[in-house]
Amino acid sequence: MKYILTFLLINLYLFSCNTKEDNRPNILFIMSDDHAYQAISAYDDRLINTPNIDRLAEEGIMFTNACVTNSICAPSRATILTGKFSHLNGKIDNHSPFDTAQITFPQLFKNAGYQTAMFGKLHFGNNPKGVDDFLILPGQGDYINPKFLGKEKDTIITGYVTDIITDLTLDWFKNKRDKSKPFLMMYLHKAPHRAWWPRADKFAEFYEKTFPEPPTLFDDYSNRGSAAKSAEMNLLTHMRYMEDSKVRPSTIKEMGGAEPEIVYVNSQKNLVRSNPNQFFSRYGRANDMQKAEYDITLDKISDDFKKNWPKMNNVEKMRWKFQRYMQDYLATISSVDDNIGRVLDYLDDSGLDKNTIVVYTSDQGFYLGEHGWFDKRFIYDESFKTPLLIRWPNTIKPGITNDEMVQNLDFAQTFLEAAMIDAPKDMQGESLMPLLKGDNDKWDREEVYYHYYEYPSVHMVKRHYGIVSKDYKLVRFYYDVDEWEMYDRKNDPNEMNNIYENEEYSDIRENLHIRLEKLRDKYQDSDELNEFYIQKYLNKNKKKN
Ligand code: SGN
Ligand code: CA
Repeated sequence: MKYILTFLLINLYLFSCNTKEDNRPNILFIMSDDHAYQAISAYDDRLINTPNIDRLAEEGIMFTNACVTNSICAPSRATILTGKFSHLNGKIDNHSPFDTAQITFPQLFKNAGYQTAMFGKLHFGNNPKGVDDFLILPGQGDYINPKFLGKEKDTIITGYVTDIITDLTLDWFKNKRDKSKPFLMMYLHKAPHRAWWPRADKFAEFYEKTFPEPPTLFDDYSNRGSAAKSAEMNLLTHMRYMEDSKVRPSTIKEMGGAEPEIVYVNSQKNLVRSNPNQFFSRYGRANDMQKAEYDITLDKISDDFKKNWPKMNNVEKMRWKFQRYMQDYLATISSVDDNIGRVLDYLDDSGLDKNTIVVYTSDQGFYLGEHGWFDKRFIYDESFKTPLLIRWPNTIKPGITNDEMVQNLDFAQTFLEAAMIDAPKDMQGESLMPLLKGDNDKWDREEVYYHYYEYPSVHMVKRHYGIVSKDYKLVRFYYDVDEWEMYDRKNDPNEMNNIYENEEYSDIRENLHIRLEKLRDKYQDSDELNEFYIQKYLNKNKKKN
């Protein structure tokens, strides 16, 4: 009798364990590559309508001062995964290796019983730790018929990258999800990264559109330091007709090559030419059927260029390049938005929406012609800030806007707290949970720290670090210069006037200097570390030569 009773009790216990639901929230982390907040209609509707991403703003919270710690792709991803600044996780630029011995938040989720998956662009490593299932693009990846690295085998999938990453994600939800566990899904788009190849139908659609120019398109960088003047990311000077604007190499050749082919003289006094191979390596991935679709628009671009370019002055060339840039960049975003719609609809239809935290962000912002630029890297707003929208039914009130200084550094701790998993003590961010719950008085951060390293390198943005509050920005450019800049964010939102020498601001400036040093102490950054990374960079280049 005693044995029967024990047997029954054990079975009862096992039954209750099996049926005990795991109610921890799922996390769907959606990130694009180089998606400027100016190209999300919830933030700014002058350029494009993004109804699906906007749903997250309507149903959740939109951060208007979300920013990154280092505005470049792989370092941003390393910060997100480790919850640490570049100077501590070691991934200071796109080229330095990522130390995979470090703890990343997906590993903690997996250890805590979450099912984890990742599809799309990670940018480093081919075996993301702590991820049960993955297919990731090698490095930057391709837009057309992309190759993916997988756990068991690598594969080339026919089609357009944004659609494919979404198909993989939806397939996982439908066929691979373990319903007894909560999930962490990292759904990571390659778009809208340069060279902005849209899907052929969107390429055609957006080629017909004209976009408003930003007020600073013709910035001459007066009242700024040498960093803005020497950066190589100006549309007129550095954007390339073949690779970026997609004028056919044969057209340029027909026109006599020369001027449209030569782009600029770089800092080493070398002529930089537009490279037809880069055009072919992208367009050349398309099969004959896909090429035929692209050809319709490519022919229109080349005809227009041949007819009009010889008559254009520099102002007109700038305007032409800006339109070509926006047409392609925004067309790739239109695909991202459509595909996010597919995923949000799936969550609704499956009922998963109720207990899923959906996050939309980018690895950093991007210049859409502001200051005459494309690309990112600078602490100036358009690349320093990044979109951040979060929906979490019953926890986040729908339709809130928040202007606190939050960073990609905070993501790991936020997700861990939401999943009730302890965060490692050495993570450097802060959980955004009080802001998500509307307890804004429990949030007391006034300013954030930023540090960019990748120099000398493509686009030639000088090394710099700085402090940013809601009102001011103080920056030091260093390495081959030593220059300070300061901006009044409220009165000069376009950051056209460096007020560092303006005596009216001297008290504020001195106070910002003190606060910057405090931040560097707090986050354990220092001149010694700068020197360490500079030497590492120089040694690496010595070995290469
Ligand atoms: C490539 C791009 C650059 C871009 C870097 C880094 N040039 O070099 O414009 O800044 O990647 O981008 S391209 O001609 O190859 O498109 S990042 O997103 O990986 O940091
Ligand atoms: Ca990027």
